[in-house]
This record gives sequence, structure tokens and C-alpha cells, in this order.
Amino acid sequence: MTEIEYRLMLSEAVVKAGPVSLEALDAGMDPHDLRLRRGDSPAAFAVGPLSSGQRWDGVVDLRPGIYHLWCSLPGHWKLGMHATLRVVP
Ligand SMILES: [Cu+2]
Repeated sequence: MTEIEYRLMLSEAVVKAGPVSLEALDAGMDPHDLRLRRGDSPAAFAVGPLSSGQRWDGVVDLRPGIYHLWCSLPGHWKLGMHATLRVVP
């Protein structure tokens, strides 16, 4: 997943459920973070904020469903920094 001003680009739009390797790269000029939430669940997985050029790698355990990913820095969602990931069984 790559973040620039003001987009959030997923390398894949659909992944299989289970442990999923996630890489977040801030390829923009400004800091960005990453939030991840399944459906309307209030629990958001959080990474960052990352600074320009910084990368985060990790593994998240994802159940089937629709996940929303976004940058939570002020105004960034509205400017287009959000994406949807589909997790299939
Ligand atoms: Cu951002």
C-alpha cells in the first residue's frame, strides 16, 4: 500500500482471509498514517504516522469482509486518502 498526496493505493484490491502481509509506504512529501477497519467495526488498526519515505511492514489477521483503509490526518480522508479492501474466505 502506497500513500502519496492525496491518494492511498492498494497493491491488491482483494486478498484471502488469514494472516496478510501489509506494507505501508509513505511515498509522498508529507506525513501520513494508516487506519484499517472491518465494515462498521469501531476497532481500527493503526499505523504511523509515517514520515516521507518511511515504510512499515507487518502482518494483520483479516477475516472475510470489507475493510476500509484511510489516512486519519486532518482533511486527508476528504482529499481522497481512502480505499476499500475486500477479504474473501
Ligand atoms: Cu495522509
